Amino acid sequence: MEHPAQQPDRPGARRTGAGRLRWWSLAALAGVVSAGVFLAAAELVAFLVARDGSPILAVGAFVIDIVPQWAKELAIELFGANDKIALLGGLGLAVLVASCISGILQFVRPPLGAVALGLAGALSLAAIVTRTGATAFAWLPPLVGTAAGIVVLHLLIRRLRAWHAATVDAVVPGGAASGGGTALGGGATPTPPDPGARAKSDAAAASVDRRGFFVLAGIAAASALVVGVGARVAGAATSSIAAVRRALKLPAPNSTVTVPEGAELDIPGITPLYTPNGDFYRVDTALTVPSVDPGTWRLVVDGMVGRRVELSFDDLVAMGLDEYSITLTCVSNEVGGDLLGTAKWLGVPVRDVLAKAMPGADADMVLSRSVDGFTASTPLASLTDDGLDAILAVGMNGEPLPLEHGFPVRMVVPGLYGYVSATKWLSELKVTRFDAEEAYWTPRGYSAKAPIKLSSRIDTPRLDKAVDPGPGVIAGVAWAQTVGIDRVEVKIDDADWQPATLSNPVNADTWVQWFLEWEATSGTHNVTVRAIDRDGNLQVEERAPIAPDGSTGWQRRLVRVS
Ligand SMILES: Nc1nc2c(c(=O)[nH]1)N[C@H]1C(S)=C(S)[C@@H](COP(=O)(O)O)O[C@H]1N2
Ligand SMILES: [Mo]
Repeated sequence: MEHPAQQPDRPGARRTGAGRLRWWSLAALAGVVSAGVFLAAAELVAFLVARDGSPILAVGAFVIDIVPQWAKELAIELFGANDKIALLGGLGLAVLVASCISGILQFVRPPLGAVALGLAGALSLAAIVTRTGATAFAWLPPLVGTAAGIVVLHLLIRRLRAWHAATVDAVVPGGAASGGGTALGGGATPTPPDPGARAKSDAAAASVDRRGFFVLAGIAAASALVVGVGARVAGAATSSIAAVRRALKLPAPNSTVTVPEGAELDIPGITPLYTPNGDFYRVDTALTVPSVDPGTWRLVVDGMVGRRVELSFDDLVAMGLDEYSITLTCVSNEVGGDLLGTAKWLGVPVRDVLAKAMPGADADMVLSRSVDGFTASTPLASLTDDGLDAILAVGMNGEPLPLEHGFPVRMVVPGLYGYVSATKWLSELKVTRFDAEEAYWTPRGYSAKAPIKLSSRIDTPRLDKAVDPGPGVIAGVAWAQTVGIDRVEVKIDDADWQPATLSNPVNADTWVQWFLEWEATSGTHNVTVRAIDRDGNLQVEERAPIAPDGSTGWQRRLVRVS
């Protein structure tokens, strides 16, 4: 097949620049319509099967990620707060130009335009599948989109070329007779013997091909607009951070928690070793759960640092994830209370993130800040000491953090109450000093520093449920994060303290379960529990309220035996 640009000029043919411009404009239009079909089909499939497979969003995010810092600063300087809109506008312009070129290419030298479109599709597919957390079918939208775009481009340009061929032949009566038909029409039009009749039939063919081109272009453009805009609008309306979280797939961790044999006791009524996410206690100052998109999330490490550091979610996750078993405890937990829970947290050591910023030697505190303004003051040493597993957590019990537990990133620090360490919806780590900054709860009656106090709790029997006389089990949990529980002792009425049997500890940061078998005799009994940690400290007997730095006291429970 020849193409128009190469076709030798024939006498009388309208081979003017203006004529060519007209055909090329139409070809460019076909390219733009095909690109529109590509994007619309991809958006539709993305809406239906894989939200993260949208080429528009993925390529936009990719460009935002690769734009160098100086260009970002220049964009902010030029466009102010509209820098993202300017960037997307620039991207749209690039797509427009590229699709015009692909249309012209397909017209002048098929199938180069289709190849160009396929290449663009492959690039968008690469941008999509290499994103952190790409879902299983994320490749489908760009694939279907590319196929649809190529089909439409092929059909449109075929009609345009037929129309062009017929037009050229029609204005050159008999001109192509020697050529035996025309390459542009795909050789479909047989050459009639009579030049006059031939001109007439070419003119008719031109008008049919012309109509075919515009009808197809119109239908394709209209449906691309309706489908594409519809899918985007529907996607935006039904997408929420919850959907983003559902679609997020965290990479496999380098290590997972090994739960040793005997770590979980099989006793009815005892607290499970790991608290299911749905049962995990929730304490925060947030009226509505903050919506933080991991795609735009940034962590800033600043303050008394050698170098200000900014990390994206991908940056953080790329540092490598490990799983940690840690029991979180609230300062508001009363003796015997349930404001604590244990999870397998997936995260990155805070120490590694801080090291990137090189904290100053005079610093002694890190003020962690949430997107909603909450702050916590954590001793720098609690975050950087080698033996301590303070982490920036992104996963909880095998899934991304639940929204109400700090999605996408929170701190978890073993051994410190949540209000001085466990900042959810984390946005900033400010390296500073205790004499320079105050955290959220400090002026509200709570200590600036608050290590978790050694404690123990009775889970079963419960006060509200009488037990049968005879052999029974008293059981519960005990915790001394970072130190570990050595012994748990139980006292029934005025008898001597008896040692309870402990579950096999997962680690020092995780609570242990304990139990004691007893002969329940009818009547009511006082059951008291206390724990001793691995440093030999005895749980404090004296009662203290939760303010300013956590409750103390031995739990004593009345047990009724029927
Ligand atoms: N942003 C934010 N993070 C926060 C809080 C808060 O109010 N806002 N409360 C803290 C307190 S007091 C505790 S005990 C833990 C509770 O974490 P959880 O709700 O995931 O159990 O979160 C900590 N992180
Ligand atoms: Mo708390």
